[in-house]
Amino acid sequence: MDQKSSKDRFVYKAWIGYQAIGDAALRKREAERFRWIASSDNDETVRAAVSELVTGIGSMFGADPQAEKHGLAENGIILGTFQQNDRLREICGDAAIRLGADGFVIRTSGAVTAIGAHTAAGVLYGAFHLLRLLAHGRASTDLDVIESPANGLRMINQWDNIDGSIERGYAGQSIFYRENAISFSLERIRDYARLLASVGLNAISINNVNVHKLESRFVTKEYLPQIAELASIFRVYGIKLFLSINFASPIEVGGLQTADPLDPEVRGWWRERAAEIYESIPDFGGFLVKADSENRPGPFTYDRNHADGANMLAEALELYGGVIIWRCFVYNCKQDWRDRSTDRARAAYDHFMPLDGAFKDNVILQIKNGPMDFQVREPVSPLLGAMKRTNQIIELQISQEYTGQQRHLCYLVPQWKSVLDFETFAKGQGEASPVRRIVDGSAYGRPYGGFAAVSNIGDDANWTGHPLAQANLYGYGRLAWNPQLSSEEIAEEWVMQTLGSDEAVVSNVCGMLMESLDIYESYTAPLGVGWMVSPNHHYGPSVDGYEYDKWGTYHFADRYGIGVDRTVKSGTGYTSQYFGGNAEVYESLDRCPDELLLFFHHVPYTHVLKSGNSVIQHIYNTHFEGADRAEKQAAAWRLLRNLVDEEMYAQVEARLLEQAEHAKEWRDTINTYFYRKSGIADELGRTIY
Ligand code: GCW
Repeated sequence: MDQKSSKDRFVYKAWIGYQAIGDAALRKREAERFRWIASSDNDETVRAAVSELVTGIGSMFGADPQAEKHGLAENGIILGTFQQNDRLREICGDAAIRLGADGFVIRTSGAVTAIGAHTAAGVLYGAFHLLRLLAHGRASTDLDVIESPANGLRMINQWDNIDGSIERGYAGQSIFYRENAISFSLERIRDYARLLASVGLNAISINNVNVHKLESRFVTKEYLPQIAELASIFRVYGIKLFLSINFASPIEVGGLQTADPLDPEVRGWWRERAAEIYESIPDFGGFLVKADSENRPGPFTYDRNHADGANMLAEALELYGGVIIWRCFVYNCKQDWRDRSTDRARAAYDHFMPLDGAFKDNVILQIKNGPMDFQVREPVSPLLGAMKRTNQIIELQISQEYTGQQRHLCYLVPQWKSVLDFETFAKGQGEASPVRRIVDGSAYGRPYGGFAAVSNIGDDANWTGHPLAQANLYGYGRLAWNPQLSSEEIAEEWVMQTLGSDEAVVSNVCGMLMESLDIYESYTAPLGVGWMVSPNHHYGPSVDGYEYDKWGTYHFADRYGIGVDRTVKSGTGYTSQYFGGNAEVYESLDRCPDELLLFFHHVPYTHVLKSGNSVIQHIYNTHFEGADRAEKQAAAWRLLRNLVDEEMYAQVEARLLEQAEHAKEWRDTINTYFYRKSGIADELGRTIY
C-alpha cells in the first residue's frame, strides 16, 4: 500500500485514533460495562455507528464488545432510532421531544448505556459523542446528555481539481482526483467521512468553486456514476454530496448559444441535468456556485442579477429537495489602484443587499466571514444579518491561505469565535443578534442556516500538512455543531483525543494552540490592514506586493501614515453598511478598536492607540515580540519529545522551526519597510535594517 495513506500511522488516525486510556482500573471497569453493542436498526448509518463503537471501545479499554441485534440484560450499549426500539424509548424516549433534527440522547440506565435519536445520523453523532466523552476519561456510569446541532447545514467545501491539485491546498494532492480523472481510495474517503461525521459535519462539495473544463462536465452522465459512488460512501456517514457548477455550462457543455438564466432552453438544460443527477444520487444536496467572481462567468454577462441566476438553478432542483448555495464573493477584481472611490470591502453588500427577498426559498447565500478575503484580522462582513428575507450561511477558511499555509501554527477557532459572537445589532438594541444567530437562521426564522468552510486536507498521511492544523478541522466541525463551545474547550478536546491525556502534553499543546493566532497576527500585517503577502501564492511578506495591483487590496502607506479611510465622513462610506452601534464605533477614530484601526482609518504613524503606543511603535513592538514568541513555541514543543508519537513529534518540530525562522523574515521585512517609510526610530533601539 502507498506509504502515504498507511492507515496504521498515528498521524493518520487524527482524533479518532482512540488512544488507550491510561488508568488501568477505569479500563477494567469500562471494559466490563461494554460487553455488547446492540442495535435493531437495519440501516447502514446505524451499522457504521456500531462499528465505530466496537473499534473505539476496543481500542480505548482493551475490550472486545460484541455487536448484537438485541441488547442483553446488562453491561452494554443499546443504540438506534426511537421508532425502531422499545427499550430505547423506555430509557430515553422522554427526551425525544426536546431533540432537533440530527440530535441525540445518551443516557445510562443501570449497566446499560443508551444512545437514541430520531434519525440514523443522530445515532451516529451520539456514538461519536459517547466516544469523545470516554476519551476524556469520563466514566459511563451516570450519563444524561441531550444535544442537537445549532446549525442545519454543516458543510465542507473542497477546492480540489480533477488534475489532482487543490486550490489553496497545503497538505499534498487531492484524495478525490488524480491525473484528470476521478480516482480515490475507498478507505481514504471513508476515513475522511468518519472524521467529518465525528464532529457532526453533514455536507460536502467535492470540487473547486473555480470549475474548470472537465469539472464542468461533472453534471453529465460521463462522470455521474463515479460521483454517485462517492456519494454512497459519504451517505453512510450522514453526509450529503454537492457539486460546484460552472454557470456557463449550458454553452461549454451543452453546446447552447447562451447561458442566460431567463432563456427557456437554458432553464430546460439545467432541468435535464437535475433529472439525471437525481436519478444517480437521489439525496444529492445541490449546487455550490461562484458566479461573476474573479473572472468566472455569471448572470451579469446577460444583464441579469444574481437572483435571476440563482433562482433559475433553484427551480431546477426544487422538485427534488435540492438547494443552491450561491457565494457572495463578488467584487471588481480589475480595479485601477489609482481609483480611490471603489472599495472592495463594500462589494458583497452593495451587490446583494438590494436583492433581499428576491431569492427562492431553496437558495442559500454563502457569505465569507469578512468583507475582504480570509485575512488574519478583518471586521465581520456587514452582509451577515443585513438581509432579513434571505437564507444565509457563513463561509470560513480552514485551509490557511493567508494564515501561514499549514507551515505556521495558527489555531483559527478563536478567530471564528470572535466572528460568531459579534453582535450585529441587526435586531436593534432589544434582542441579541450575534452572528451565530444570523447564520443558524434563528434570528429571522429562516428555513436554512449553517456553516461552510474551505477544507484544509489533502493526501498527506497526516491529512493537514501541519499535524496541529488538524485542530482547525476538528474545531470547525465542533463549532458548526455548537458555536457556544469555547476555543479552550475545543483545543483541549482535540489534544486529548489526538495526543492523549498526559498533563504536560495537554497543557503545552493547548497553550501553543491558544496563543498561535495572536502570534501569527503580531508578526504579519498590522492593525487589521491585511494583505502584505507575496502575490499569487500568498506565502511570506511583501508589503507592497498587492499595493499597485488590480485586486482592490491596498494599505496606502506613505511617509506620513497608513490605513484605508472607510468612513462616511471622508472615506469610502463602508462603515455605513453596519447597523447602528457598530457603524458609530467604526466611524469614530477614537472608538474604533485598535486591532481594526487601519482597516477603517488612515492615520499618521504617530497616532496614539488605546494601548498608549503610537502606531509605528506598535508595529515594531508586535513584530519583535511575535517573532520571539514563535521561537518559544518550538521550545514548548521540544519538552514533549518523548511524550508524543515520534513521527508526529518530528513533523511538528520541523514546521515550528521553519515558522520561527520565517517569522523573523516577516519581522524584519515589515519593520524595515515602515522604518524607512516613516523615518521614525524604534524607541527601544532594537535592530531594524
Ligand atoms: O481568496 C481567493 C483565493 C482564490 C479563491 C477565491 C474564492 C477559489 O485566493 O484561490 O478561489 O478566494 O474564494 O473564490
